[in-house]
Amino acid sequence: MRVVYSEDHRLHFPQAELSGGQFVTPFERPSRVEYVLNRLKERQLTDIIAPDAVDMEPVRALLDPGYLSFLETAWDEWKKEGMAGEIIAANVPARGMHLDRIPTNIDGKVGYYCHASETAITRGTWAAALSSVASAQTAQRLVAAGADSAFALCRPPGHHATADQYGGYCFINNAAVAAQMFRTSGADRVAILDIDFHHGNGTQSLFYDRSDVMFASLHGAPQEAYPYYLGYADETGRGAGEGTNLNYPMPFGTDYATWSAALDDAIARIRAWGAEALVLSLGVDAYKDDPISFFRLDSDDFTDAGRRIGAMKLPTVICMEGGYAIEAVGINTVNVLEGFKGA
Ligand code: SP5
Ligand code: ZN
Repeated sequence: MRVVYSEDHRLHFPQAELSGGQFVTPFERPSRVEYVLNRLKERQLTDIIAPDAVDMEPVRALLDPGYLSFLETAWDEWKKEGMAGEIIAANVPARGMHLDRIPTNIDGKVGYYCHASETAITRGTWAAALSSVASAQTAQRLVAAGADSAFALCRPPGHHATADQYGGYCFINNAAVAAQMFRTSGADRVAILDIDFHHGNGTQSLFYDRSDVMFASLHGAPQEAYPYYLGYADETGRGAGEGTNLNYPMPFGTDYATWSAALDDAIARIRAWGAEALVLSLGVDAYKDDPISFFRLDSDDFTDAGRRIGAMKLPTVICMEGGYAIEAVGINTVNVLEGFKGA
């Protein structure tokens, strides 16, 4: 399986994440990628290429133009305003306030376009986010051209990013862009399967009204887990999209028996629906020792999960999402890929 990866991910390395009322070194850090690369090499998966230049057309087709221009110019505006630190949202338009009037002040804009203040923007965030979506795009082109599958080692991740908000360490929804490109390249029905521990709120919201892209997510129940305000089982889609959104929220301590039963159900639903292509949002934070999550998957379980997903035999783009148990992120990620290939 080809791996697409850009070194430009390193341009995004915030110093701080607001966690438990303190600033800590962000859980989503550049070394995550190094662990995956090292493990790929250890397992002789060395077909690693850099992405082509980003194609903004499919990105613009999906996302809000004001949001994209905000991301592009935020750092310069923040510095021009005399702000000393990294960009962190300090205010949001709350209940009863205007959602339809965008401030001109950068501090106001940041809150408007942010949904989670743990995520900082730095000087290189925009360039890194573009390189990440470029990897997903190159992987999609490889699969559209006939490869069975390709792995986009995306960083920063994407599945929490909506059409007009960043958060959850995500800025541009890489998996959603890949799915959209599958539609353009000839697949009538595209499924996105999201096995990151956290609900893929961004991906869900981007396709909630659409009947051509199915979204299925296995995640920590929103009552207990970020992103807290979306991801319930009764969110099934809207209008033409009714029936093409599948949420599998699961409680604290969920083990592989329960998790894999949900996975099998999602796979069966995707198959029955007639998906012609698959995008896998691959987070490995369902791992038992993940520092910010609460499922109990072991490393071998990721191999088995990969096997079950590979058995669908769909043209598949795999996009890296989360996973923060640093040393295990490489093992667990590559286990999914090896299970997938061996299926
Ligand atoms: C892509 C992805 O996996 N994003 C996850 C975003 C999680 N944001 C909330 C982080 C909360 C961290 N709280 C730490 C508590 C440690 N005990
Ligand atoms: Zn996650």
